[in-house]
Amino acid sequence: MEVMLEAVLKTAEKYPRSENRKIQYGTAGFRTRAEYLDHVLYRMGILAALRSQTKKATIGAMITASHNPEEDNGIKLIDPAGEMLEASWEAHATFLANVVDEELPSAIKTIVSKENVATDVTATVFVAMDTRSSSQRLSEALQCGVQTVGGTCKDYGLLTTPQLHYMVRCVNSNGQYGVATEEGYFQKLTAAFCKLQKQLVKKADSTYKPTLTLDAANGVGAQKAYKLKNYLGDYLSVGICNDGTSGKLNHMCGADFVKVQQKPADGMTLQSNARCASFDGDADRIVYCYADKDGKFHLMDGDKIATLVAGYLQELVHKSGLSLNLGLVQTAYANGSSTAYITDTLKVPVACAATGVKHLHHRALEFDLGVYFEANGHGTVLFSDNASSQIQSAAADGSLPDTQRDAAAQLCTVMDLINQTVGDAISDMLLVELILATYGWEINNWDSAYIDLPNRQLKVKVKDRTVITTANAERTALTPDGLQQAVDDLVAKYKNGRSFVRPSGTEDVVRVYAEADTQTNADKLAQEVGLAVYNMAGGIGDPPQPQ
Ligand code: 16G
Ligand code: ZN
Repeated sequence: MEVMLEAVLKTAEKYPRSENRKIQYGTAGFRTRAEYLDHVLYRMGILAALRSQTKKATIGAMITASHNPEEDNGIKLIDPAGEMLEASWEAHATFLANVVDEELPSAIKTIVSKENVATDVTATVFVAMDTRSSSQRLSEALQCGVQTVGGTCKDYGLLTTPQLHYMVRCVNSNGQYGVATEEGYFQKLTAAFCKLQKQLVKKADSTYKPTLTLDAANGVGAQKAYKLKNYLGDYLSVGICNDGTSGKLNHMCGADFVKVQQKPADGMTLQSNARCASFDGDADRIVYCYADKDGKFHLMDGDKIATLVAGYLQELVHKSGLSLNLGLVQTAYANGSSTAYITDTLKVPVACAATGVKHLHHRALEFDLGVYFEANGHGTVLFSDNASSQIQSAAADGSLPDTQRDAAAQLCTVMDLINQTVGDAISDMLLVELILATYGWEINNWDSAYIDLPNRQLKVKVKDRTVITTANAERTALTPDGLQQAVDDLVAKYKNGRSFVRPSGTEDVVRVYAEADTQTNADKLAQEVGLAVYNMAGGIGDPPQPQ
């Protein structure tokens, strides 16, 4: 141990913490300007190795800043079952990233003793990165950290974030979940997709067309989508735009841009009722959009995808005769119309979780079939062990009526189509396409399930955003005193009004969300709530202006 700590200190000279800049493991890992991250990545290599030793399993380290600009970068650590790093270790990550160089050995010792790390176990870390120009350099820093403490790395080079989550799950399940290679990933997903497509009974009145335009955010998703195309046969034709050959990563394109700006990405020409999908920079989010016959833009966000998926799965569960509880997890950002549709029309139970994939993921584990989606397009479906074994037995049970057995067999294949580790734009895209093909739907049929309530999001700058604390899955502000009452009073003035405020987990701002019966009212409500935040929570700079 002492020898190892000396080596740590020696190597740290290559990755010095030169500036006293505090950095925090946020909602989805560290994320900031790439030039501040070398020492952080080196240290996260060390932490990933310690985590691997503690769990006696392979850990993942993904170098990406998702939908942030090209100049940023970051890291997301992945736990053994392919889920995000356990919350208690986020504190270790923040601690290790911020100590001065000389204290690095003692910081490591603290973590080793707190977590009882088995330092004699050989650590294994799977590493991958997105297409940012800084990613290779930061990957080397990370791998150096792993190796300095005696761990070994497997470097996958360029992968989407969900692909790396998948690899980690595969290797730790001894191959039961799949083969931990990119080839294995594509084969598993697309074999399921093609099998289900083949079984489809084409409806005479089907309006589904198997063509799709993809905005790949000029990111790693583009290269992977080109690979994916080789596996899809005639079942789906994908035209790829913003593939990184000329445009800049996430600039005027990608899922976040389309969702926030509510307009198509640059370089996309929307044809009437033709489907367009947008990935984000590391392809763990997807949203769809289209123009109707009058040329009006429509966004199909995570809520629309969630309702489509939940409705489809509920039908299959029902047909299979299995008694499995299916539920949908959303966040406070879910459009009120989507929640009403799911509850009143689909009659699927809905749970609300705090923002951030890990919160939704954990809540979804409480259902047999847990569908979770953030409105921003990040989501997946989790099948509990109980659900998968019941589905598998029913699919093989010759005594069941054909309709029940067929539905169970279909569910079985759908499980293979879904990347259950984390939201996966590629897997979600195939799932949406499969469902639309099954129903024989064009995108406007899907859209017509419910109409979104007009909504608005604002950011408010305050001196210290931690003065705002929330409860009730971020729907209630506990502090500062009186803020929630002020929000309630403002909301009460508007028909279908709803609003909440929360400190961002990724930016130094307070976020405001508002929805109401008209866009003008949603805009007004957001601005009024923004002003209340500004006045009561220490606003700085200009107060929120009318839209
Ligand atoms: C991160 C989260 C995302 C969340 C967003 C909220 C993951 C993988 N990503 O991007 O789920 O919606 O943060 O950002 O957890 P905010 O706290 O700045 O609003
Ligand atoms: Zn992302």
